[in-house]
Amino acid sequence: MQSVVAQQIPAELRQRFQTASQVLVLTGAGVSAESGVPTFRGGANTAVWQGLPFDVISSATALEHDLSAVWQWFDYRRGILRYLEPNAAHYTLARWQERFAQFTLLTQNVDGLHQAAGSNDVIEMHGSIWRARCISCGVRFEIPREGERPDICFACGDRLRPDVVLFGEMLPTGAFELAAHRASECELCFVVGTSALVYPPAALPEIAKASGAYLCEVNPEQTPLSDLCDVVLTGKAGDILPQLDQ
Ligand code: BV8
Repeated sequence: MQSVVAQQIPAELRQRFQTASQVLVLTGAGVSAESGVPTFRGGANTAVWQGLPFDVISSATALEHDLSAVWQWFDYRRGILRYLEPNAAHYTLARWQERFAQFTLLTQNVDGLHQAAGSNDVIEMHGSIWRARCISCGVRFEIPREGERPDICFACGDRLRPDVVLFGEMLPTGAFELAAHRASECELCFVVGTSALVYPPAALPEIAKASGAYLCEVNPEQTPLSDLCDVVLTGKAGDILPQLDQ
């Protein structure tokens, strides 16, 4: 594993970036950090909510016991997100969808900023904070950036829940299988802004590497994935990704 600071992007990575056709990017909360979105494990104000660690309030158990508390937590975060914009990292990744013959963008984030930057076909492995889902019939509703969220299902009248994958819940049907298939096919894999602690998504770079992909991590800090990577670009996504693009 070669660890370099942003300014010295290795020649091999530049060469692979110029010639690759199947590229996969996995993003986590760090790609939105420069937009002002607090990360989960960076000690910001979304690591804990009303005394509960985020992986307790964002869990299937919490939803079963107190749906309204879980809504308050997500309403709070939408209130923060409402005024935030994509950053250079999101815009760069949006350009990459035109640059490579097969480009796959997998995100663990629920903030919608990749789409806001122009990315299409984003595989949202953990759902979206901008959608609600009926707990009975599963019908989904968009939540407006301004104004109130719908509070009952317009189709069956039952209660709604955030359309987000909580701890202890399965990922959306087929999402991980599609992601794993793309990971096994890619020749160049970037892992951007994730602590690589949450499974199943954290298994995807391992699948890519085992299938022969060149693995590049972009993160100011080391993670459990760093040693598996061919190169670690130490720095912020908003600084590093545009440099690759030049
Ligand atoms: C599952 C949506 C099968 C909600 C999220 C016990 C019981 C039940 C399950 C488990 C268990 N033990 C383990 C598990 C499995 C569990 C898991 O992996 N737990 C971990 C924590 C040990 N996984 C699950 O439960 C998953 N489902 O396994 O299903 C199953 C089913 C039933 C029963 C058992 C198993 C579901 C996981 C999905 C949870 N939902 N989000 C919400 O948003 O509230 S996960 C949550 O963490 C976020 O989505 C986030 O994306 C994800 C990962 O975090 P990161 O994105 O990496 O963010 P983090 O803050 O950690 O790191 C930020 C990084 O950015 C840092 O490295 C930092 O250095 C870097 N950074 C900072 N600034 C920048 C930067 N990088 C670049 N540029 C910068 N400027």
